[in-house]
Amino acid sequence: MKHTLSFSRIAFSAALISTGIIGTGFSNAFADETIRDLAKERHRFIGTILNSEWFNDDIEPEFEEIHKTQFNVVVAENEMKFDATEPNENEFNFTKGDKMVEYALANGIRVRGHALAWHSQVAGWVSSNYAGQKDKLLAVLKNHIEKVVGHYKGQVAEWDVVNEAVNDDYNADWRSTNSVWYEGIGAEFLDSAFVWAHAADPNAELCYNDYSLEWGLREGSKASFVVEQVKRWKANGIPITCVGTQTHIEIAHETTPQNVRALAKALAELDVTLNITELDIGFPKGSAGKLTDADYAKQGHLYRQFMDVFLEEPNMGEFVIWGLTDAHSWLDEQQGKTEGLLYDKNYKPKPAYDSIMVSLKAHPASEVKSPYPESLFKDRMDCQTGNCGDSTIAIKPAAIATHLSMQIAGRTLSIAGANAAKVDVFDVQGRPVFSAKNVKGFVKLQDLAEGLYMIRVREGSASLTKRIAIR
Ligand code: 9MR
Repeated sequence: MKHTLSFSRIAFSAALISTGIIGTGFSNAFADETIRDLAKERHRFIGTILNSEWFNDDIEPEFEEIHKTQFNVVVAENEMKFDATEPNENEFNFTKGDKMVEYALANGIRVRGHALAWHSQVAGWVSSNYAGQKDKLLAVLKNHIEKVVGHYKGQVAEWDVVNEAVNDDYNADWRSTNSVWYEGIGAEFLDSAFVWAHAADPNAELCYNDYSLEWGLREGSKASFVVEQVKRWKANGIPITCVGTQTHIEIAHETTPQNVRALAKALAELDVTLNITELDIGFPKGSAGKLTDADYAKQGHLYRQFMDVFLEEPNMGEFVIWGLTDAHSWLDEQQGKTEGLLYDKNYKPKPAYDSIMVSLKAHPASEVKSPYPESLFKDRMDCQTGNCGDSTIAIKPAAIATHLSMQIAGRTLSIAGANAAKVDVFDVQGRPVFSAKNVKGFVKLQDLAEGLYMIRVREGSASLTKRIAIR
């Protein structure tokens, strides 16, 4: 059934736009529910980064409010990287990382650690003091991993142990230039990094993370190369538990969701989880200011396809977007791309947000498998220490409490708690199929064909959305 629900060619958001429910400026059709609630019910983690501006207390208040309300996994944009955590040899700075972990614990959010062994953002002293000296570099990397993973033991649930170690050639191989680790140590730096990370925190999940893995499993591709390495690591007892596909894509990259599905299936055979770790779906920078409703709908459609794949593949665990708002995004700053995230520059949810919600709702919790133990999602306990108090409840007021309730019996929809409700019914592809105003008590839905629908009942600021079956 899941597959019938997910073949939609039309994003929910597209339908809302075409009917004028969402116009310029966007509006959120799911004001009473959050991504976080639906992710938790499905025993999955959906999240986004804390931008560097958050760490520097230089970000709008909406950022944190939305972040902790909508998401249940977090990663630091730059603050856990080598140059941030060990700026001078054996002098560690955990101030910013600690700030994130405290925030995450207080709000019941899982933490990803990014990244331990990467060729980029390595502190300058590593190359200047030790370039090409294998024994020294091994000692430096070992010490770094032991200290950083050791410091966050039990608090960081998962590490990107190695990041971007594969080159960009058509015939993929290890990145052999501009990498102090590979050039000085050779490919064994990867194996060693996993072993040291595991020794420092045996309970942490350990990932290999890279970009362009969404380009498919053809011979010579990065994805195929990584799958081969994972096979080797597993055969040799190297403690890898997950692969991260960064997935920085563009609006034109329509085949990528199904490539991610194929990668998930290949990794499932190796008992390894696949996480989407840095998703963004950008438009070319030149299109800024000229984007149409149809463009945003297309973006929503792609986001939805990724979410469908994520929910349908049982060995996918985390879905992380590389940014929350278009106001703060590496796409504009560094990529010549723009507007790739779920919230616009004014913190308004875009159609992509609704598309993600629709995908979540089209995949009921009973049908979504999770690679994680149920205990991770118990109340008061989606934080690792169990010391989250009632924070998961405390943040809920942002989601409007509603006195409305509804029930379907045959083709009669009964509504309690409303005097003049507006009822909208959408099919699972998000197309509006029925609408009625001023409903009190009940409304008959006799013209609907058998099938699954999304019903939304609204009165004033109260709103309730449910998925129903008409038989
Ligand atoms: O978003 C990060 C940006 O602020 C940094 O300047 C940049 C430096 O490399 O890194 C960005 O994050 C990258 C992530 O750490 C690894 N994958 C690619 C991300 C986007 O460049």
